[in-house]
Amino acid sequence: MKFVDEALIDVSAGHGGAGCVSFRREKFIPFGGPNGGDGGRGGSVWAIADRNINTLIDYRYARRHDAKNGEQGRGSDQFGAASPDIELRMPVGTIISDVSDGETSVVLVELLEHGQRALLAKGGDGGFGNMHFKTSTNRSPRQKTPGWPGEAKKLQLELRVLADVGLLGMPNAGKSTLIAAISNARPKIADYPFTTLHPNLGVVRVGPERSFVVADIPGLIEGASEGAGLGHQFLRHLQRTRLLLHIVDAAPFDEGVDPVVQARAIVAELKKYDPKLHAKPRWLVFNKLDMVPAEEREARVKDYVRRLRWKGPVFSISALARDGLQPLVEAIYKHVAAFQHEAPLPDPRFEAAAPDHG
Ligand SMILES: Nc1nc2c(ncn2[C@@H]2O[C@H](COP(=O)(O)OP(=O)(O)OP(=O)(O)O)[C@@H](O)[C@H]2O)c(=O)[nH]1
Ligand SMILES: [Mg+2]
Repeated sequence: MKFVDEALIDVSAGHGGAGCVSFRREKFIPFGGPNGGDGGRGGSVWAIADRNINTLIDYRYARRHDAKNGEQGRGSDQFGAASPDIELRMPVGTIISDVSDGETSVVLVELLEHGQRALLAKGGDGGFGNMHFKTSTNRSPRQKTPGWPGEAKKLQLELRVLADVGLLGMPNAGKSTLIAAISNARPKIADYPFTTLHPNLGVVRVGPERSFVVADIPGLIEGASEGAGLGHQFLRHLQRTRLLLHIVDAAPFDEGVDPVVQARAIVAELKKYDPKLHAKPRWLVFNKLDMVPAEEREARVKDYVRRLRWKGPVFSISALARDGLQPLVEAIYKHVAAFQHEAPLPDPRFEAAAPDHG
């Protein structure tokens, strides 16, 4: 499933500064004791979850994040200064794994809440200056220790984007054409069935700070639950959406094909797959109306709706001609915006009662 935004970064914390060897030298104090200070701590690297960030794209460009080393200790009892930590802001929902050894991947943390902080690489402590080694038997120690090394790691960041809206329909209905017309997704589009083989996600920008995510999935056909076509396992990608758009080809090329029969078949497959998915808010979207003479469009859509006994929202569009898309996009945004500040719907795999569809 390619609903994942990913980046690989290198982080390194600062090393601790070295301790210092130095002795007090003053005119009337012949054997001034040791006064070399400790080194400062190196800066650490932290991740911070920020709900105002929604992609990992910045981390594809800026890949190295190094905190500075601590300062060395100095004479006259002066400790070296610690270096500031650095903070990497990431979207809520980012999973951070350590992939330093190139083979295994160990999940360090999943950022779940705005403001959550996670230590990624710890800065090294400063070394000891010679004043640290003074004892009753050794009054002029010449020892010091170097600073401790800071941690360095190679990290994998993964963001699982959740779609607000899912597209559903027969192959060739124009699902990919629609997502390409309204979002930043550029899926493959062709005039043969099963062009789409894996889900595509697209972000639809409605205005500044106003957007939603659409999922385009492979087409469904009658018998999908028995494995016909590409089967129906792709429907699981729609389970966490807030709205389904059922795209129906209103002007099938083959005159023997009845859009009403096709629409009913899709609904039956949906119900077979998961009654909960079937119960989700669903809108009917008749597509390819550019293929119907203008004066017949309204009557034709009315007839389909009547025969389907459909009571819910209906839209008539041409994804290809980009006709009727504005009202559709606005209505979708209005519906999904209400949910965008809520916690995401749980993954059905974590619900005991959910059917197991692999
Ligand atoms: N005339 C017309 N053709 C359209 C419209 N929308 C899509 N098409 C055409 O219909 C064909 C199928 O479009 P796709 O967007 O690939 O259909 P799909 O539903 O994604 O199909 P699958 O991925 O196979 O399930 C392409 O040749 C499109 O150009 C439309 O509004 N009007
Ligand atoms: Mg497609």
